[in-house]
This record gives sequence, structure tokens and C-alpha cells, in this order.
Amino acid sequence: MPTSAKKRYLVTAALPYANGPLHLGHLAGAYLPADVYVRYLRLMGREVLFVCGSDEHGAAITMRARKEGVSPREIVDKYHVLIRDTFQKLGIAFDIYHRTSAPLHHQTSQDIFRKLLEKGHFEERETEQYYDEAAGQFLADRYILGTCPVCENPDAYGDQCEKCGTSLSPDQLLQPRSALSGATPVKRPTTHWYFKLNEHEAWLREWINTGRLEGKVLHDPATWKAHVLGQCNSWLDQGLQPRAMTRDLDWGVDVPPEIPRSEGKKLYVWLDAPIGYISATKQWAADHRENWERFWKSEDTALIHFIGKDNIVFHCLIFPAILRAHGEFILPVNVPANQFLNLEGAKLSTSRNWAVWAHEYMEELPGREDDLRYNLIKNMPEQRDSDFTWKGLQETTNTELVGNLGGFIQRVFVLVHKNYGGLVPQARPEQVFRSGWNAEQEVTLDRELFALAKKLEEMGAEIERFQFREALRVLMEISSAGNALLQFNEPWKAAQERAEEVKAVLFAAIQYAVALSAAMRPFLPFAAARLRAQLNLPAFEDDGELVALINDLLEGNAVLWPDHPIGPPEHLFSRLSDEVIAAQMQKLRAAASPVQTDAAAPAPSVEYPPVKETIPYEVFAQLDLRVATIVGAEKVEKADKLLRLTVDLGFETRTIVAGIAQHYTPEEVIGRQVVVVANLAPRKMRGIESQGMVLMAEDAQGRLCFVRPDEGWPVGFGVR
Ligand code: B3M
Ligand code: ZN
Repeated sequence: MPTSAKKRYLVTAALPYANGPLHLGHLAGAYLPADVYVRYLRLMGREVLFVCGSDEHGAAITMRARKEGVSPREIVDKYHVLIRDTFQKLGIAFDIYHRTSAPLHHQTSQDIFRKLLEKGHFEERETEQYYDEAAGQFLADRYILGTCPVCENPDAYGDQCEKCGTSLSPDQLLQPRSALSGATPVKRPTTHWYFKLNEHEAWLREWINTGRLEGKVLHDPATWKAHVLGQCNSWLDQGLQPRAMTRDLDWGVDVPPEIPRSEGKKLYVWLDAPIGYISATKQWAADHRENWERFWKSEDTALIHFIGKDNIVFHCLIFPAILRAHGEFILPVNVPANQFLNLEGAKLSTSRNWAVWAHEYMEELPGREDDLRYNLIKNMPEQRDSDFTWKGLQETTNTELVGNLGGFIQRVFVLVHKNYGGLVPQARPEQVFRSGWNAEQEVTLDRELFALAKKLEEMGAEIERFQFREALRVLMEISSAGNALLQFNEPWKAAQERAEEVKAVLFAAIQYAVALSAAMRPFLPFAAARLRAQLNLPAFEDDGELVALINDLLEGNAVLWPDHPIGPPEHLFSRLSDEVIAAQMQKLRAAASPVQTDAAAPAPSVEYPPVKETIPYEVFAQLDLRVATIVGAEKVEKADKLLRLTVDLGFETRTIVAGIAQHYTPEEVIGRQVVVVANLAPRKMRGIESQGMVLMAEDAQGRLCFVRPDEGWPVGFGVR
């Protein structure tokens, strides 16, 4: 069943461990995509509940407490508040941010444990496990250190070697030692409750891959990401085994005390953490006098888990098995997990402090939450790992937000104030002008608004497919079309003589601005609210504003009426300077500890192309190189490498066809300063006359980037 057919949505985002601050990888992995999705659904008038909270149990917490020399309670109290506030400042619009140390959560988890036990889903097993006699306790996997059998790293953990990445079990470690006391641990018998995951293998396989369960279609696997299905199937293919759901620990949810042999036992953190979604829902319902069960126990609800790829198995196999074993709960209709975000070309690492911490970003770059959201959504690791760079943030901010989107809004406001004293003009319905979507096409207002509505629908369809990068691209296409509308019709020229035409163009442009204010909201909530205020429209209530707008536009109706007074022109975004970026790059490198490189690994070999034959100076001097600005860009039809650029040389404007379409989108290049070969003989490419060439740098992989003058350099002058 398509999710749009459901009555309501329950959207969850992975519960972050309250053992440290959030970094950009967390945001790009789970929280931003979830937030965009939820904000969009609300703007479409759908009923949504968006829950999250801190994961406050497990070794992640107790290890951190040991490191800082404080109690686990102090750790979770400190980081819960920091994380909660960071989300809030970034505009992540949870309905509730709960915590797993809450009594309601302990109770909910214990109730589910009891039910599973009662229904025979556990098997009690006695095994031998490592025990630290000096510390007087059993050692969880992370508390056992030893030598990795694969790479001989002497500090491998009981569950994984962080040096070579191999998954391990404590028994595989050579010379095991306790992380608590350094003592050599001994084996002691202990009993635990094992969830019979093996009994769920058959239906899980069928449900994941076909969406079917007991003759009902519960989801459409075609909408699931390939890497999510791939990871699930590779697990299923290895065969599912019973899994211990309890631990010998002193921090966590108690195994219900009435159960024999429960003393000193806690629930395994991966049993209680996902139940955190349920307890968060219960708390929200209690706070709002609502019924929580309609979200968890009704097939009218679409349950969607946003997570990072390291949590796939827990959310797609183990938690669903627990929900079904319990018997009363629905299963997720999708788990759109993202891959990982790298930082400046290297793997993010909290232990090396190779990270950009979200709370520090917001302290140091105040008012730039949307700049970050935009960049992270644009580079979201949806299908494969991606990379955050400070230069990239500067680029997307200055070129796309300030240049394209901010530039359009600014121009509209300036023109409406200049021509009509800040009042929306009255346009004649039959008046024609050039469409912002196609310079060749003359349109009337209703056609132009219909095309705009179709684009908004396209953006929404991408969001519903969890293709947030694509959706953002469509959003920027709307802004580019707004810019083109102005460019093609030049309402600043002869405004007196062409009064009716200019009115129609600016009336249409204002409708674009209103549409953008709503369409921006999922991605750029702060700027959207500012634009809304600037337009002198009521603040968003996230209650169907976008669907109402789309419906009006589809009918060819305006969404802001003549004589409506708009506010004065203001800059929606501001440029990020070279100094700010350089300071952040400097800070990142200074704070990080060096990478431990494997000395034996050979340096990557690079082949440099040979230097060409020497030429006399006179030959070089014949080249006429000029600084120029790209003012327009579009894809060349049926040529996947070519962009058709409109380039402003100051004294004239030219068309240049450039083979850069696989490296840059049209939106990315508009507004950029470049260097152009101005005296190259014109050439026809795909029937278009190219009047020059744009200089590009190329690397060993054949990637291209622009050769550019310093920011703000005047156009039209020479380069030597
Ligand atoms: N706390 C693991 C993680 O941060 C985890 C997710 C729980 S989701 C229920 O990767
Ligand atoms: Zn290793």
C-alpha cells in the first residue's frame, strides 16, 4: 500500500546515545531527512507524529562515564540536554524528544519483555562468560580488550577491532584483559534470555522482500533502498540465530524482578532502545490527552524509521520480529537508512575528534542553521557515502542560497517596491509574457502558475520517495525559473511603455515567491519563516499550507492578491566569507589527533600528464582571457555532458557550451565568476554556437572544477 493511502504517519528518528554531542554525520544520516519528510507531510495536511529521544543505556554510556570519571546518570543528564537543545536550535521539529531513562520507558520495556516471555519467545540459556574477579562483575563485549586475531592490534574490543574493522566475539580475542581492572578475566556461568530470532526468519524474508505478510500487502519493496534490502538479505542468508536480550550489568532497564534468576540482569540496550519509540509516543499522548495506540496498533498508520546504515539490521529484522512476536504492533512501511557522511575527504571519527560538532557550529556561525541544512541535504549520503567540506558549504551558501534563491527574492521585492510602492500589482489575465520555464514560450498567467504547481508536485513526489537531494534540486529549479522569468522579460527595461506586460511579469514573480516560501519550509525552515514575514503573510502553522497553495495554482489562481502590501526588500541569506571558512578549517585540523596510518600501506600512485611542448611568449599572448560571470545555465537536450551557459563579460553577453554537465548542475553554476577564452573561434556544438571557452581544472580522476578569480573581482578585464 502506498504510504499516501495511510491515514496517519508515525515517523521515528534513531535515538542518539546520550554519550556525546551530535556531529554533522548524525544530522545528515537520520535527523535532517526525517525532518524534511515530516515538515513536508504537515504542509500537505497529513497527520504526523514525529518522535525521538535519547538512548541512555548500554556500554556507550557506561564507558563514557568511566572516561569522564562520573556516574552514568551524570553523563546522560548532561548530554540529553545538549542533544535536545541542539536539535531544537537546528529546527528539527520533533513532537517529543523523550529519554530511555524515564520510568515510563522502563515500565514499557519490562511489559514487552514479560509479554514475550509469556508467549514463549525466549529461551533461557546458561553460558560461560568473561568475569572480572577484581572488579566483581561480568564484562560486556566492550569491556574486554585483547589482541585482534586478524591484524594483531593489541587494543581490539570484544565485539570489534576498530583498526581493521573485523566484527569479533570476546572468545576470538588473544590475551583477553578487562578494561575495568586490566586483570585477565575468567569464565563464569551465567544465564540469559535469548530471543528466538531464528523462528522469525521465514516471514521476515518474505515480508522484507515482497511486502507481504499473511496474505496482506504491508509495504512496497520497490520503495525501499537497495542497500537496505541488501543488508537485510545478507543477514537472512547467513541464517538468523537466537540472540541474548539480557546482560549482566548495573546500568539499564532491570529484567522484571518477579522473574526467577533476574537479579543483576538488565535488558540488552538494543531491546530497550527501539521500544523507546513506543514509550515516547505514550508520553506524547499522555501530555496531549491523546490515544497512543492508534499510532502503534492500527494498520492505518504508516510507521517509518529514519536511521543510519549501522542500525539497519536492528530496525529491519530484530525490532520487527519483536513487534510481531508481541502481537499487537504494526511493522514499518519503510526504513530509509542513509549511508555515512565523511568530512573533508576522511572518515568522521569521534575518537580522533575529526568531526564538526553541531552545537559548536551554531555557536560559531549563528543564524546559519539553514546554510548547514541546505548543504547537508544537498550532499546527503542517500545511496552512497558523501563528503562534507567547509569550502562546499561556502559554495552552496554563496552561490545557491545568496545568489540564486536570495537573489531572486531580492529582485522581486526591489522591483515591486520601485514600480508599485510595495503593493502587488494588478495583472490582466490575458496579458502574455515569456515563461520562466522556456524563453521561447509566450504564456498567460494561468499557464505559468499551472507549470509552477506541477513543479511543486514533482518536488513533493521526490520527498515521498525519500529522494531529498532530488527534491532540493527541484526546489532550486523553481528559484532558477523565477530568475529566468525576470531575465527573459526584463521588467526593469522600459517599465512605462510596457506597463501591462511588466505588471503581469511581476505579478507572476510574486506568486513564485509565495510558492517558494512554502516549498522552502521543509528544507530551510528559518528562511521560509523570514520570507513569509517579509511577504506580510501569516506565520506557518504546518497545517496543509502547501497543498492548499498547489491546488490554487493548479487552477491557475493567484496565491497573493493585487494591492497586498509586501515588506521592504531584505537579504534572505548572507555570504560566508573566506575568513570564516578558513578559521573553521584551521580549527578542525588543529583539534584532530593525527591519523594512525598503516606504515606498510603504499602511497597512492598518481600519474601526472606530461608537460606539453614549449611555446614562445607571443603564442601565449595571443590568448585573450577574461573574467566573466555565468548568468544563465541550462542542460543541452540529449547531450548529457553539455551545459549551455550565458556568460556576462561586462561589455557583452555570450553563449558558451561547456562539457561540465557531469560535474555541475545548472543551479550550481549560475552566479559564479569564471575565466573565459574570449577570442576562440566560435564552434557549433549540438546546433548551438559556442562563443568561447570556460577554463576548468582537471584532476587525476577526470573531475573538473572552475578556475576562478577572487570573490567579487570585476568582470570584463584580462587575465595574464
Ligand atoms: N543509539 C545507536 C546509534 O546511535 C542507537 C540507535 C538506537 S535507535 C533505537 O548508532
Ligand atoms: Zn584487527
